[in-house]
Amino acid sequence: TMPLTALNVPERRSGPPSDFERELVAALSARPRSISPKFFYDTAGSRLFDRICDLPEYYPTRTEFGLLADHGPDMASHFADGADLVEFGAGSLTKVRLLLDAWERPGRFIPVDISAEHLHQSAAPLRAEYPGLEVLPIAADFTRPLSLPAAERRVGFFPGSSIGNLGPVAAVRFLRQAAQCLPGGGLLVGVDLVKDPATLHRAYNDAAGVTAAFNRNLLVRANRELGADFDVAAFDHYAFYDPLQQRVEMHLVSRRAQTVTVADQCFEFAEGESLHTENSHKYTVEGFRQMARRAGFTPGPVWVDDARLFSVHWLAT
Ligand code: AVI
Repeated sequence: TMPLTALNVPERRSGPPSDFERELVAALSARPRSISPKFFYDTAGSRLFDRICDLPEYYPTRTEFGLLADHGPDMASHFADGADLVEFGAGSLTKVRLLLDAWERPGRFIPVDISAEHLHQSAAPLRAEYPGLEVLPIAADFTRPLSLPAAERRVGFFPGSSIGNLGPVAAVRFLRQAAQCLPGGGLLVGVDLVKDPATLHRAYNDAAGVTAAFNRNLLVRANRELGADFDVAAFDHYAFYDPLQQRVEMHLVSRRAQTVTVADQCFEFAEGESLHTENSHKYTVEGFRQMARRAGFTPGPVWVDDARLFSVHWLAT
C-alpha cells in the first residue's frame, strides 16, 4: 500500500527553496508584511518596468536620459582610459550607450542585473552596435558581494535612482561595497530628487495602470513560480509619498479577507491588510553627497536638470 503521506500532498519542487520563496514566506509571516522590490524583476516584471520608463507621468527616465545626452562627454571625462565599466541594475542597457558614445577609450563593459533573461536579451543588440566592445554580463543581485573579472581600474554606473530602492542604511552599505570594487575610479549614480508630492504621486499612480500591473506582477510571479494562489485582482495597488521619510511607498492592499497558500503554508489577509512591496527614497543634492562621503567616496560634479527633478553625481574613489 501507498504510505499515507504520499496521498493528497502536492508535489514539492525539488531542491532548496529559492530566495523568492524564502523571502516571501518570511514577509507573509511577519507584521507589518514587507518584501524586497528586487523580486519585481522576473522577465515580465523587467518588461513592465521598461513600459513604466516610457510613461508620461514617470519623469525620472526621460530626465536622466536628457542629462546623459547633454552632459555625456563631461561625465565620461571622469572615466579612466581602459577601465572596466560596471553597470549595477543594468536593465535594458539604453542609457549606457550615451556614455559609451562619449568615452574615448572604454575598457570592457560589465552589466550586472538580477533579471538574467532580460539582461542577455539586452546584451545581444549592444554587442552588435559596439563590435569593438567586450561585453561581459553578470546575472546577479548587486546588493550582494560580486565577483568581477580582474581589472586594474573600474568605474561604476548606477542609473535610474535604483539606489533609492535600498533605503539610507542599505544604500550606504551598497556604496561602501561599490567603492571597494571600483579602484582608481568612481561611480556615476542617478538619484531622484525630493520635489512636490503631487508630481511624485502621479509618477507612481499612472493613468494607464502600468505601475499597478508592475506591483501586482509580484503576486503573478509567486503564483507561477511558487505555486501560490493569490487572487491578484483582489489586491489594490497603493502608492503614496511620505514627506517625513522622503520616500514613495508601494503596497498591495487586500480588498477582502482571504487565505493564500504559498509553499504549502497558509496565510491570512484581513480586509485592508497590506504587503509593502517597495520604497523609493528621494534625496536632496546635498543629502546624497553627505551619504556618499559617509561611504568613503569623494563627491565630485553633479548634473541637475532645469526643473530640478533628477540628479546625476560623480563620486570619486
Ligand atoms: C527601479 N526604481 C528606481 C523604480 C523607482 O522609481 O523606484 C521602480 C519603480 N517603482 C514604481 N515605478 C517605478
